[in-house]
Amino acid sequence: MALEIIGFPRSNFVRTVRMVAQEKGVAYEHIAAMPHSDEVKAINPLGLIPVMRHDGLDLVESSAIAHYIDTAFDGPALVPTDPREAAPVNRWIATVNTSVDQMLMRRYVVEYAFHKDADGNVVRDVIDQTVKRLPKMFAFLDTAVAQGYLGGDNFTMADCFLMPILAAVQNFPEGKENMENSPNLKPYFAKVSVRPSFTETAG
Ligand SMILES: N[C@@H](CCC(=O)N[C@@H](CS)C(=O)NCC(=O)O)C(=O)O
Repeated sequence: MALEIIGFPRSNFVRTVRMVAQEKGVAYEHIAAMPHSDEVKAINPLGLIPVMRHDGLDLVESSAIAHYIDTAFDGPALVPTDPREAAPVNRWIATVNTSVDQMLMRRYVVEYAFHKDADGNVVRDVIDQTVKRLPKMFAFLDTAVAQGYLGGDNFTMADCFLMPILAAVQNFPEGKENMENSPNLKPYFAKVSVRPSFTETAG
């Protein structure tokens, strides 16, 4: 059975696993189901996306899905096989998946997109707290891409985790401004954003 990637395309984690499949050259069916839909809950009782199905294997968690796609199929390795070379890639995947996602997606983008009052106005309390911390986070990421890619000089799976988040934060004014003020991150984003894996997975 073909690989199925299930989840609303605007989710950064859905886009990440789709980017991994595209970078590998793996054909897949994308099913654009919402979080907590019956289709998603059949695989992930928590209702979170993405979820994946392949040849009788059901899988949840973007990192597990991305590593499965990277190792179960032919195509360029997105995490090096040498343990010492893999270590920094896995470190950056973990950092983006936790600290970076928490701040830039959950406490900024998601608040802008979904936290509205009864009149439909954005509720800004969490956003305003986060905005104060954005310069430090952007400086951290700016240093991390100084060699050309996240944590090094080669495109890896770590870039598939970071790029969808950088795309999303720039939809909002403070995210765009911080990006403009990041001398390494801005050209990094411009360079990686022309890859077909990125252009063909826009939500
Ligand atoms: N640790 C999970 C996080 C997945 C996650 O938070 N997905 C978001 C979309 S980007 C979601 O389903 N949100 C719905 C909710 O929080 O109820 C992973 O890496 O797959």
